[in-house]
Amino acid sequence: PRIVVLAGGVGGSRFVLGVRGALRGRGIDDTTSALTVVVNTGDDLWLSGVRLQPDVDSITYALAGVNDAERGWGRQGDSERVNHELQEWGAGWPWFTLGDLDLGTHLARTGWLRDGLTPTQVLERMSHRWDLGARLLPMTDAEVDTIVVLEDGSRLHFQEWWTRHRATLAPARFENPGIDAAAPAPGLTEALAAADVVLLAPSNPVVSIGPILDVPGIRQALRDTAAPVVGVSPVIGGKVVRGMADVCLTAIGVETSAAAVAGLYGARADGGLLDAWLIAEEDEAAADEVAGLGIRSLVRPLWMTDDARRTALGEAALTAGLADD
Ligand code: GDP
Ligand code: FO1
Ligand code: CA
Repeated sequence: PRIVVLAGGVGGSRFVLGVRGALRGRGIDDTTSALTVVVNTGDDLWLSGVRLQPDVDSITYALAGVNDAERGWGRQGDSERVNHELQEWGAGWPWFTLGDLDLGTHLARTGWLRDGLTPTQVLERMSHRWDLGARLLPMTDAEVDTIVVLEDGSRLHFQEWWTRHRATLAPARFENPGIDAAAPAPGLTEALAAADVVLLAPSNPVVSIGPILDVPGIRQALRDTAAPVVGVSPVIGGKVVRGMADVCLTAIGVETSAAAVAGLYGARADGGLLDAWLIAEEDEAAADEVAGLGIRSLVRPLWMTDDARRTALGEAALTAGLADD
């Protein structure tokens, strides 16, 4: 089967590991041909002269097995010698750590970008170092930012709002400058059109999946594909597992509940995106509400705390999409 997953960083990488595991479990060895991951690049940024792609790197490192799973970003066992030196220079951000190994990635990427490669080509090249078992595509080759606008009108980069202030400043709204002029990465809409199933990872609906959907053409390609679109709730028992998705949802007027996030994506039959929505056992009571939206709701274990659970969730999502084959 041909699977396309839309994904952000932490929730995205855990889920993609699960889908890859499920494909292997189905006896598919060449998962790279079967699995395309469209990665959010909305929180990418330039810092100290290098291009950072937090979600792209989270997924790459996780698939390669070199990620720091506890922190949720960066490389396992990384050191901070260069970061210390940058701090001494007063370069970069004092609240933002660039690990030594991680910086190797940023330098390689920035060099290739300066050589004239597109972000899609750079990611393709970066995918050769390890056997990732998936094809990674950035959502777009354009540079798109995520800006948090506060009630008093002040604007800060998403990374500053989250990493420095830990989402304690109430956002009035999120903006993605550059997105209206962005185009889907080459091959992206084709992958969606050719897919047998499209999966929305349990990623942040506002600042991970949201920017992907807002790249002009992607939402329509999702509406147009013949493939079922299956989403997985990032909310379990009315709470986000980790991160700041609850603050983001509140800012756009959406309740932090499995049903409300389903409502945000909308039913395909009703001009939205979802054919099916996986909710946690803890949210079983919301199943009827989701069904009432016109979305098939499936109650499954949604915790991705180890390999077996991730793979079981990946399999549940595949089954939901491929069931009526
Ligand atoms: P980010 O880019 O690093 O913020 O990561 P994502 O946007 O991909 O994912 C963040 C979301 O992942 C959060 O809203 C979490 O609730 C969700 N998440 C993390 N771990 C799990 C898990 O084990 N199960 C589910 N269902 N969601 C999870
Ligand atoms: N998150 C932090 O909380 N603190 C950091 O110092 C930090 C550094 C960092 C460096 C590179 C990178 O790719 C990601 C990094 N992150 C850091 C994670 C990242 O900023 C966010 O968790 C995600 O972008 C949230 O979507
Ligand atoms: Ca992210």
